[in-house]
Amino acid sequence: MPVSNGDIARIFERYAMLLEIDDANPFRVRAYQNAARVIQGLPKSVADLLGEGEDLTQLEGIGKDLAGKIEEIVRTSRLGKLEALEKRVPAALAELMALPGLGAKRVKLLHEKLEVCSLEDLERAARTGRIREIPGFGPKTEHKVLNAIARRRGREAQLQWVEAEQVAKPLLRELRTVTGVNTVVVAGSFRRSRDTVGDLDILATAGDSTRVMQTFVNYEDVAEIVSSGSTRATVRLRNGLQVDLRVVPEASYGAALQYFTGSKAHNIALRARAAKRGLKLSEYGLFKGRARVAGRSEQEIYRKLKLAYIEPELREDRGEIAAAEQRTLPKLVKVDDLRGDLHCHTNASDGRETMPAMVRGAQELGYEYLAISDHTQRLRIANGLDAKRLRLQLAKIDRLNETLGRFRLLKSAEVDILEDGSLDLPDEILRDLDVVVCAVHYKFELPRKRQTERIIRAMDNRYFNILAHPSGRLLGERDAYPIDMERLMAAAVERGCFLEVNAQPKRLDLTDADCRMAKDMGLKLAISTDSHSAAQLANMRLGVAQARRGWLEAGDVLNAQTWPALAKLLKRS
Ligand code: DGT
Ligand code: CA
Ligand code: CA
Repeated sequence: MPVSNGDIARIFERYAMLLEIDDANPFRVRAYQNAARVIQGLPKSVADLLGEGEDLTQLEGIGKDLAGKIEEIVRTSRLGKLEALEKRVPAALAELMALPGLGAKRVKLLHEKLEVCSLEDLERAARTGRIREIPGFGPKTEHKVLNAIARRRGREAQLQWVEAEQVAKPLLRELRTVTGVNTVVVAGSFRRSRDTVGDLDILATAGDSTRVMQTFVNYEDVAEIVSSGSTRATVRLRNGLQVDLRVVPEASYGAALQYFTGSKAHNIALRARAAKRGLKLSEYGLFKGRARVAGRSEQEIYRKLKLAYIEPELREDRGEIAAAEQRTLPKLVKVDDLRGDLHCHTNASDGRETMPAMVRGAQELGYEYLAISDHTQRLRIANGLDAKRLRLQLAKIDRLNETLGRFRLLKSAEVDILEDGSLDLPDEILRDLDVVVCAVHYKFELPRKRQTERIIRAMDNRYFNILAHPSGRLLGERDAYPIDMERLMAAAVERGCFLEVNAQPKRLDLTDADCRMAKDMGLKLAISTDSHSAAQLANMRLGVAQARRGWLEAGDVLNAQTWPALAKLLKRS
């Protein structure tokens, strides 16, 4: 079965954790953590890369040994070394280590002193107040642990959109090879481009459904057949993801696609509209009495309901039906509208590639500009730049720009916002940057009001341009820090600065609702990849999807502007 990058990363992360509990050499631990990060960040699946005969040792931090292990995982879905280690170290301890606030040391203590071996054990120990008995632990730890467990349970079922894509692609490929099958598409939240996806809803058309059903339930990654009939089936894959398949005739394909794309709220509103017009809408078609008046295509259905076509990203019953009736739907931004990327890193800080390599990546995407925004000094673990090193980098950018023709490398930095709201570099150097990206990287736990005011104080600096990953959330890992987003956005409008939609698959920060709020407030946003390698520049499509869900048009997006227009927007008075 095509193993997804997420699967490989999870195995390596797990292995690294168990190694750490087992007191292995820290360098070894780090090598696996690093490999997990690299693989997670690739825009293409490793299984595909291997299929194309690519040499994995070309990847940063992947040597022969790791490449061999990756191949083993892709081939067998397993890692023999991990299984051997799991015989010695209780496997569930890795799960505990993934909880915020619990490192290897603490998990080991919990295991030794309280015989904690599982999430359930840990929960019981916290509830009964036994954790506070261990020196160094307190009631606060117990509280944190219980919160973290609750949060973990709540999101177990959700997969990042990219992970869902990696699962969907090979499955679609296989279903498309079945004779008699015409169309195979994914509907549901996946088609609506939600940042996370609960399950996959696949829709196929075929004259005869038997063969495609057979292929589906016999797919090698299926762990369990939940239900199976002649035109619909549900399976659970080995990674836990549920997949539904429906096979429909061509004549009702549009109606079925519309229905299974959802959202449920959108469907209900649409059905009510149909009813008001004496029509009946279902997954089989749009009917007047017993006559089907539409069903072959979605376009036809919306047209017959006297609506403009509504893009899947907008189908959340958030005003799109009224806008479709009044023909005021937004002309959503597209990847092709973007002229550059305003946030990326090089190996001067924690990126993995050189500046020229990043430039080549940007040029390949047809961009006109790219901002190099390495971390600043406070972020020591990322080898952040101080003013002196940044000066050298700026000189390097000047030299490189002379060789680049019309392409323009922008001088930038991802400047840390300090606890008191001051910026991590002096104005004398910020002044010389084309675009100043600022971000919070520590003190996430400040109370909402203080966190909000900390950032607004940073925005008071006249060189502040764009707030990166404004909420700090990491999907499946860390919630947004408490923040008054509306107040932040109002402050940005007032001051002439901007916010970012970070396109990293596990950030996608701002959320769709935040994007919509920004648009309503007249605040333009940057869509930025925050790339740490040239390959990651391709993550732009994920940020664009998020922006589309937030109703953004090209005119709402900073980096859809030409450089001269953008330069004007960035100049604060
Ligand atoms: P997910 O899977 O939780 O990420 O979200 P969805 O939207 O993919 O939800 P899912 O898989 O339960 O259902 C797929 C689509 O099927 C959903 O978007 C709309 C349609 N649908 C499901 N249940 C109902 C329902 O009770 N009424 C209507 N009108 N549509 C429904
Ligand atoms: Ca779904
Ligand atoms: Ca479903």
